[in-house]
Amino acid sequence: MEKENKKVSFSGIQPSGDLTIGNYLGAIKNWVSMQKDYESFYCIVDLHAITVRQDPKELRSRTLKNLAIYIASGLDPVKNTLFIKSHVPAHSEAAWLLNCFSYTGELGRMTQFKDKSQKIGESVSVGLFTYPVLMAADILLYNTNVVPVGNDQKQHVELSRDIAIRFNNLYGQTFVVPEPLIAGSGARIMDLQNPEKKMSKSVENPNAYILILDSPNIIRKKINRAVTDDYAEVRYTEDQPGISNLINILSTITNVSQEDIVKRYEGLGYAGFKSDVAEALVEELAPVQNRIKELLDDKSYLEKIYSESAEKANYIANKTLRKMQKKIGLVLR
Ligand code: ATP
Ligand code: LTN
Repeated sequence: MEKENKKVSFSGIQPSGDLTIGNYLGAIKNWVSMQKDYESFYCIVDLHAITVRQDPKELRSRTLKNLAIYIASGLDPVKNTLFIKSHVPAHSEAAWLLNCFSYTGELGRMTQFKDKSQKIGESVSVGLFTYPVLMAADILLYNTNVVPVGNDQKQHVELSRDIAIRFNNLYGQTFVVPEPLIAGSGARIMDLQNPEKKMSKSVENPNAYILILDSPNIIRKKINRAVTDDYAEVRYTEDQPGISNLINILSTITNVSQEDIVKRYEGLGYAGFKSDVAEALVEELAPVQNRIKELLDDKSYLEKIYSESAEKANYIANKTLRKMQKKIGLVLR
């Protein structure tokens, strides 16, 4: 009974590369803190990942690895529905329907599309263009109230709102209009080599990101090599983006405010600060890494989780899909 009154939370991560501390601090940790208060659906969005070319073997193994990461990070697979998107065909079908209510103009304005298509050039897929419509389908199928994502996804959630409102205006109340829920300082972890850009799992240079599964020594090396500046003072200012990023990482892990961190390192230079950031990360990630390895050794457990979750997700998604089909005027059988 109590469960039914809870608001619904929905989010997802693409298995397009190994997950970084950007995904962990900006998304997953936030989901974990919400699990008591929301009815939650967290998806591995394999159908979004194939908007750019993926190696089939790697895609398959990363999809399972991501499920293990969700669970190892503290998401209870009983309280939360943790599923693989391609196991719920209603997403693809709802996306087609919503494509017919989305405008090329608004999709062309999406920053992520502009950035990625610029990198890819001529052979950019149609899927990459309509990516935000598939995301709107994901969200709207579950009567989602909140979408916990990093700052970079805010524009996509806003588009989902616009599509929902447009459909509701045409056909009467059908969709819940979702709100983005952006995490605090973890909302935007920046690239360690180019702190003007967000940390991303699909960039070439491995020194730019830290993976959830990086070993302690690799973490230490990457933090040590992180780009800083010549001020030699730990300050949280716009002209020190590298140091500010490391402050944000430390703040998100330790729950100590940026101001208090700045005070703590006053007059101390960068070496000790960097080493504390690295040790905080190592300590935070060690238990998660151990649990991931255990889970990956127990494939039948992972299989059980994704199968049961898919059943629940299919039930809810199909209900909304039928509602959409009926309102549009398709003949239901
Ligand atoms: P890709 O590089 O393949 O485009 P990504 O690393 O940006 O992917 P996504 O799968 O697009 O990751 O994002 C999953 C979730 O992680 C989203 O909620 C996104 O906002 C969040 N996220 C990704 N990178 C960061 C980051 N650097 N800082 C904070 N949150 C992030
Ligand atoms: N585009 C998102 C991943 C994603 C998502 C969603 C997030 C796909 N579907 C639904 C929230 C809700 C990204 O983070 N790159």
